[in-house]
Amino acid sequence: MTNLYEPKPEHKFTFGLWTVGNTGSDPFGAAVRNKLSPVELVHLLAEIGAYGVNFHDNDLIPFDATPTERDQIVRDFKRALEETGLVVPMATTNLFHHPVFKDGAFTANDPRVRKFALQKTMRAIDLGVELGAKIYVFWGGREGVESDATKDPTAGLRRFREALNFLCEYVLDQGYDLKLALEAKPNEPRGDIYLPTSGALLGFIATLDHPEMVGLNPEMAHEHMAGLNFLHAVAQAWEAGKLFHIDLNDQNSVRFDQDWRFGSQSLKQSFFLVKFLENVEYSGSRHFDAHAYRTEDYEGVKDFARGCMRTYLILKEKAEHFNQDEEIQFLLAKINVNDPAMEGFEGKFNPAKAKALKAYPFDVATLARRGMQYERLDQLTVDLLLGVR
Ligand code: GCO
Ligand code: MN
Ligand code: MN
Repeated sequence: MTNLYEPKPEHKFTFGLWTVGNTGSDPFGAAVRNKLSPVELVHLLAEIGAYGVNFHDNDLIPFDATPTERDQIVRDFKRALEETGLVVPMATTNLFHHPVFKDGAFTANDPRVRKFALQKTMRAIDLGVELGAKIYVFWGGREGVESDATKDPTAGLRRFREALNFLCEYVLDQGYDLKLALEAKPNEPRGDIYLPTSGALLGFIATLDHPEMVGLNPEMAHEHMAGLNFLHAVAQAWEAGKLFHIDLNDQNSVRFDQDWRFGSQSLKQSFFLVKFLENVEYSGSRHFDAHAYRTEDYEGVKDFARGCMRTYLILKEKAEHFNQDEEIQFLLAKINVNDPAMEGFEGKFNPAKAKALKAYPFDVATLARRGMQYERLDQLTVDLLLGVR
């Protein structure tokens, strides 16, 4: 490996305890790796050069830990962070694993479950903030249904909104420097999860009491599960000022959530994504929400994690080549043709502009005949990605 692709803190590469700590169990098979402690996982991440570590409350503190046990675990974890220099940019709540959340957390039909979810989240926010988190993620894995006979979807939305409004006020009341980032997923583990895409979440955020505190944590595999273009979701979030965090991974098209190593499958989409993040100078974490194949031992887990970062850095270098490639840039300039006659029609409406535009004699036949050279441009991109350019 060349030094060029060596991860550095400024790259802001982060992993969840649940990602490198994934033991490989799935609905069909048992764990294939022994469970490592949070402290061991912090050291593993330090060894491979990660910048930060994120966690669900229960990745760190078991669901039934006593307050004394909690305090000891937090002390040990803090010491591991100090020893390694790793930081905790993001934290989140596990509102999906325990059977109590089988019908959802904030959207469950039972009000006691909904309030328990709020209690658990307030405590988890306290924990995240104590460890330095500035972003708090909400992934509503159980917030949905198998059958719409069971829940009024508008009630689901109202309950989710009420919970987020409550939690924003909690954050403000505590004086925490914390932003909330919502993560969409179309399905799995529920048959249908409410607010299934990043676009749906953006619409929903606008209905909250504190929309300025709430943004997105889009995940590549989740948009691909919905058959969507992840870059477009990310661009919309960015353009709306809502790209608070990002979950990078990969998967084999429209399937179950495979959570593969970043860039392992959709190289071209991954390239355009990295190019976008770097071009707009996105400054948040590059979080890999993925895990190693079930075939791997912990050496393989390190290979997986190193691979995520290495591929990101290679694609970043390719993006710089794309930006500097004279032929590519020439074609882009040509495509984005500049006609001074159109300048007067740009921008906002005014009646005179509309009148002039209505009367303008466009040469539609010539416009329609114009070849765009997109085949050439795309092939140049492919050549560049395949390393022959
Ligand atoms: C998934 C999700 C989760 C969340 C995590 C943090 O499909 O399991 O992507 O991994 O990202 O719970 O919110
Ligand atoms: Mn996922
Ligand atoms: Mn995720």
